[in-house]
Amino acid sequence: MIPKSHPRYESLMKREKIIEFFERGILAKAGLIAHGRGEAFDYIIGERTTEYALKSIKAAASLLILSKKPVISVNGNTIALAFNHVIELSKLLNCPIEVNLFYKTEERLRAIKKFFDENKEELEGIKINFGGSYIIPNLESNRRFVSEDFYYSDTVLVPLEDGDRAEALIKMGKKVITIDLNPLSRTSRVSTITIVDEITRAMPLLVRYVKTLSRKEAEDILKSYDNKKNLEDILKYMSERLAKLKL
Ligand code: PTJ
Repeated sequence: MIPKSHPRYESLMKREKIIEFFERGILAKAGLIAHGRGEAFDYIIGERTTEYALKSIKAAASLLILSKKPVISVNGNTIALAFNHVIELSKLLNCPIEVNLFYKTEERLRAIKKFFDENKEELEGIKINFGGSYIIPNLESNRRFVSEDFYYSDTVLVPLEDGDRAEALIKMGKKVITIDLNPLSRTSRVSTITIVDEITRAMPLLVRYVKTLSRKEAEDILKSYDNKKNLEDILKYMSERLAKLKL
């Protein structure tokens, strides 16, 4: 057991969750690696929500509030780390959840269905899609098969995404919101709104702003939001922070 007094308690507990969901067959092997990459970027950021991340969280909440048909897409890592907040957000927005896996196997889908079944009370009233026969154009991976809800959505929240699909979704004319600790990833660069923050910190804040922002506030926030500028600001923040750090 990890003692609460351990200086890296939260980070270690997140690792425990990641391992647990890997052992349950929900998280992909590559999900372990992806988590490690995220941790490295989080170290550089200082393991806190920066003012730039907060700006993009508010913009993302605004976009979700103003969207007509939003969808939340989840993969293994998102289910492992942010399941409860995904549910809360889906209920607030009255929007479906799409399970969309990069490393798609029947075993993983079965493990995810079993996990959802164990949590069916929390999921009551939420529409969950496990893909379908609609195809995202310009995409080779397994991720191209989606449900009708996903295909006709106007905005998609796709945390911890791989770049190919984000790009294809933008080409389809969708607004893409991502949560990704790596500001240099292709997903981060092509998305409409990129939240450079750790998913377990970003999701509760996203829920909070979806709950509290008015439509008028949301419109004003979106008018002044510039994703490219925000990403540049984060990169600058990271490099300045590294330059100032002392042992
Ligand atoms: O469950 P699957 O099969 O759909 O696979 C999921 C992964 C994440 C393995 C797959 O989508 C993948 O390979 O993603 P990438 O290309 O590694 O991108 C994941 C991004 O998420 C990386 O840029 C990481 O830095 C970032 N990341 C990892 N953990 C976190 C994170 N961002 C926010 N919070 C995290 N906890």
